Amino acid sequence: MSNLKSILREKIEDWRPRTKRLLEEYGNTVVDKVTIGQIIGGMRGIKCLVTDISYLDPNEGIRYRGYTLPEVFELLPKPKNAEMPYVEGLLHLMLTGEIPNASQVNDLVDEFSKRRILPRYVYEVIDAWPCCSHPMAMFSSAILAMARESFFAKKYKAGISKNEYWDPMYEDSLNLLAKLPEIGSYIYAKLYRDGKRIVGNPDLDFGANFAHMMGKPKPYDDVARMHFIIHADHESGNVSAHTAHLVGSSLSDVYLSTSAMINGLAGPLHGLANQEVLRWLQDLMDKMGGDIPTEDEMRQYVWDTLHSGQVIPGFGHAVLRKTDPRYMVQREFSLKHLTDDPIFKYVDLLYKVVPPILKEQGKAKNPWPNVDAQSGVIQWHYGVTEYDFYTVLFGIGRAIGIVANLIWDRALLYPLERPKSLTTDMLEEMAGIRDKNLTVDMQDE
Ligand code: HAX
Repeated sequence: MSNLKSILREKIEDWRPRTKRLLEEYGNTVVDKVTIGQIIGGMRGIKCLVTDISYLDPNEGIRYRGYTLPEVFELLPKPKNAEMPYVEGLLHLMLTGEIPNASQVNDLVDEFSKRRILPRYVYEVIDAWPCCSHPMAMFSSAILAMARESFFAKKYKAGISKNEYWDPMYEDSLNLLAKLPEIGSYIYAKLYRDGKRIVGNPDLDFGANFAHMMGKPKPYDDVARMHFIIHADHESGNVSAHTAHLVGSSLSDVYLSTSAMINGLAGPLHGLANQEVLRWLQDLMDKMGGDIPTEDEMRQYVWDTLHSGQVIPGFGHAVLRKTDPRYMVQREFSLKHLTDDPIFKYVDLLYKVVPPILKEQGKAKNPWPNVDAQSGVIQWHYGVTEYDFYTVLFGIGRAIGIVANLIWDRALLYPLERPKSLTTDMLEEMAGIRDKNLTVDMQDE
C-alpha cells in the first residue's frame, strides 16, 4: 500500500469517532438561525456543510488544512530549480493535513506517472465534439466518459462494507487526477493546434508535464503549478465544490461527481469569470487601439459596464470581504515577471480604480478583486491566449480539492444531501403577511 494511503487510513480511523460523537451527542445543538433572506438568497452564510480540507475566512481568505497560501507555497517541497511547489504535495497535504517530505512527494509523482495514460476512447469522445463547442463542455464529457473505469462503482455493485467506501474512491481519485493534464492539454491541442498532440513525459511532475504537453517553455511549468495550487479548494459552499459534494452524496463515483462540478464551474458568475475578464479587457484594448488608458478612461469604461447592467468580472465575492489572497499570489508573481506586459498594466489599473467605483455604486458587498481578475492575464503573457480555455485550467486545479473532499466524505460516511424546501405561502405565513387559514394576502385586505 502506498505511503499516502496508509497515512490516510490511520487518519480516517482517528477521525471517525469525532464525527460520530458530534452526531450522536450533539445532534440537537442549535448552531445558527436561518433567515428568509438566506433561504431565498442562495443560502448565503448558512452553516450547513462540514469540511476539514480548507476554510475560508471572509477577512483573511482561504487556508488549506490551516495553512495560508503563502505558507503553503513556502512549506511544500519544490522541484529542483522551481519557484513553485509540486502539485502532488498539495494533494498529500489536503488528504492528511500534513506537509509531505520530499520522498513522500516523489512517491506521489511516480504514482501519478503510472496512472496518467488515457484510454483511447477519451480522445475519441473529445474528437467527436462539433466545432465551436466550449472546452468546458468537452472537458466535462471526457471525465464523464471515464465513469466506466470506476473501481468504486464496481466494488459497490459487488458489495462492499461502508467502512471501506473511501478506499476505491481514493483509487478512482488518483486515477482521475493523474489524467486531467492529459485531457486538458489534448482539448487545447484539438481546438487550437490542429489536433497536434504532444505526448506526455513520464519523468515530469504534474505541473511540468502539463507545460510540456501544452507546448509551453519554462517558466510555464511554474505558472501551471501556481495556478493549480491556488485554485484547488475554497471550502465547500462554492458552486463547484458543493456540486461535487451533492452529486457524490448519492454515492455517484468520482468521475460523475467531478464532471458535474466542472459544469458548475463553467458558469460566468463562477470559474468562467476568468475568461470574461480577458474578453472584457480585450474590448477595451480594441477601443484604445493598443494604448494604455488613463485612470479617467478606465473609470469611464467601468462605469459604462455598470450602467449597461453588467457586472465587473473578477471583482466581488459571495463570502470574501477583502482582496482575495489568490489574487495577491498572482499579483506578486506578475509584479516579478510581467511588469512590462500591456495587459498587466490594464489589470494593475483596474486594481486601483474598480474598488472605489464599486463602493460608490454601493451594491457589491465586496468591492475587491477575486482570483479571476488576474489569472487570465498570466496565461495570456505565457502564450495561452485562447481565453475560452482558461476555465479548464481552473477545473484541473479545483479537482484536487474536490477529490480530497469526496474521499473524506466517504470515509466519514456523510449521508445523502437532502435539504428541505418550503413554499412561498409558507414563508409569507412565517413572515406574518399571510393568514394560514384564510390563505389571503393580509396586505391586500
Ligand atoms: N460588479 C457589479 N456588481 C456587482 C459585482 C461586480 N463585480 N459584485 C456584486 N455586484 C452586485 C450584485 O450583482 C448584486 O446586485 P443586485 O442586488 O442588483 O442583484 C449586488 O452587488 C450584491 O451582490 P453581493 O451580495 O455583493 O454578491 P453575490 O454574493 O450576490 O455575488 C459574485 C458574488 C461573485 C457572483 C458577484 O460579486 C459577481 O457577479 N462578481 C463578478 C463575477 C465574478 O468575478 N465571479 C467570480 C467570483 C469568484 C469565483 O467564484 N471564481 O470562480
